[in-house]
Parts: sequence; C-alpha cells; structure tokens
Amino acid sequence: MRSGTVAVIGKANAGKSTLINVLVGEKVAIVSPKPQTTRDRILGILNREDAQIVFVDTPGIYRGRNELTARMMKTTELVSENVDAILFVHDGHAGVREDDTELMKRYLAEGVPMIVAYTKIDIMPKERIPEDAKALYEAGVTADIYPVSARKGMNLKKLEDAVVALLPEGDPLYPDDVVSDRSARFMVGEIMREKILLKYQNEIPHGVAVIVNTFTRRENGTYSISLDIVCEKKNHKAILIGKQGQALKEVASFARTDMEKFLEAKVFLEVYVKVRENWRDNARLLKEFGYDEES
Ligand SMILES: Nc1nc2c(ncn2[C@@H]2O[C@H](COP(=O)(O)OP(=O)(O)O)[C@@H](O)[C@H]2O)c(=O)[nH]1
Ligand SMILES: [Mg+2]
Repeated sequence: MRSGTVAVIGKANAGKSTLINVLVGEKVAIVSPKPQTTRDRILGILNREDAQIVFVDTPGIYRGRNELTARMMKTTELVSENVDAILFVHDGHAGVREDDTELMKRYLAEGVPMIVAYTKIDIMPKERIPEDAKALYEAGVTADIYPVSARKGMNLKKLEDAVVALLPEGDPLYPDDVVSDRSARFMVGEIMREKILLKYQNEIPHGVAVIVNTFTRRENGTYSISLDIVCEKKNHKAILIGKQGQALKEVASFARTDMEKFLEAKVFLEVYVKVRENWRDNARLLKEFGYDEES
C-alpha cells in the first residue's frame, strides 16, 4: 500500500481543481473560468485498493494586491513544504512561457518528487504537445510530463499511476470512505460562490464572500439552508440582486440545483445580500468569513 499527500500547484486557472475533482471522482473543489476561484486549501482524497492519494488543492499562483490575495499566495507556498510529492498543473493550451518554466524549476528545487500534468489537450493541436515537452526539457524542467485532459478524461489513468509511484509505502492517512476534509456546509457555501463566479463579471465575484448561517437537515431528509452573500459595495449589491431580484433568483436557483445534486436531497434555500465595505482588506472580517491564516 502506498499513501501520501500531493500538493497540486500551478498558475491560477490552469485546471488544478478540475483535475482533482475528476481524479477523486466527486466534486471537492469548485471550478470556474475566472482566476481566484479557489481561495482555501482543500483536500481531495483518492482511494484505491493499493493506494491513497491525498491531493492538496491550492489557490493558484498569480499577482495581486490585497490582503486576501497575499494569504492565498502564502497558502500555496506553505503547502509545498509538507508533502510527499508535487503535481504541477500546466495549462498546455496556453503555451509555454519563461515564467512557467521558472515556476516549475522553483518547485523542483525544493527537492520534493514532482511531475507535470500538461492539461487541456482537448482544446489544442496535438502536434504542439511534443514541441512544448521539448521546450520544457530544454529550459531545464527535469520532471516527467503527462499530457492529459481533465474535461475529456484523457490519459488520466497514466497520470494517476505516476502519482502513486511517487508516494511512500504506508497505511492510508484517512478513512477510505471520505473524499474531502471539508464539511458539506463548507461545500454548500462554495457552490453558491461558484455560481456567482459563473454569472457575474469583473470585480463583483472576486469581492464576494458567502457565509452559511443555517445548514439543517430535517427529519424528512431535506435540507434547510440560509446564507449571506457579502459584497464590498452598495452598487455591487444592486447588480447582484438585479432588476426585481431577477439576477439573484436565477443564481440562487442554479446553486440550489447543484446543492441538491451534491447533498442528494431536496434543498430549501434562502439567500440574502449584504454589504461590508472592503472586507478583503480587513483582517478581522477575513477571519470572520473563514479565511484563517492557518487554513
Ligand atoms: N477544455 C478544458 N478546459 C478545462 C480543463 N480543465 C479545466 N478546464 C477549465 O479551465 C478553467 C479553470 O479551471 P479550474 O479547475 O478552476 O482551474 P484552477 O484555478 O487551476 O483550479 C475552468 O473553466 C475549467 O472548466 C480541460 O482539461 N479541458
Ligand atoms: Mg482551483
């Protein structure tokens, strides 16, 4: 039996969370086309007969100015210190640039076994794959490269086996029936945030926090959920709600459908929009909203 932790690292939007979700076989992290979708460290656990892989999903690597961004960066750096292996996720479709090879070499230099998942090959010309692999090799990236598509499920078994081969012999770190270290309550808040990321543009989704106030399972098996969408400005609130509440109704309905799929039960959902100016720069509010320094 092999088991261990694997930090999943790469630029924002590379496809880290999507890859973890498909490998684990369940949604453990939300996904959107926008950077900064993942704010917290989240574990996704893959169980097989001969191995357990504990993936550590991280916020991506990118530049940013506010306090929340700084904490997200720190999360990514801290994570690579305490793992058995690194899975570096590279968006193959976006090409190979110098900052990509620099990042890969920086993590290779930490001396932790590392492989590269070169992902999104479903949306790029196949002939570019060997060219890019050569470019990476010539730039000094010594890690093995696995071209995959998380969306189309291409070459994932090979990647999975390669990750397992990097892990030490040992007993599983978690019970074999859990897929995440996060509660259903946390995931429900994340699902709401995912739908906001998908529906609204520009600064609005990045300035939003979701706080789950009520998360109750009734005797008949249905869930009663009440949550606040906290935004940074009054005009953001107006946009979130929309004309006659139409926008909010729509986004809440998408979220409810996904929550029902996730919980496998009927959900009664109440959503409120609140304004807390500049919460992303306020240490006390960050803590209150669950973005702890340790997490
Ligand atoms: N075509 C394609 N898109 C992908 C693939 N993996 C991820 N994406 C998309 O890339 C975007 C970012 O994905 P996400 O997993 O949130 O990236 P993260 O920021 O690295 O966690 C989303 O729109 C995904 O649907 C893939 O294999 N193929
Ligand atoms: Mg992510």
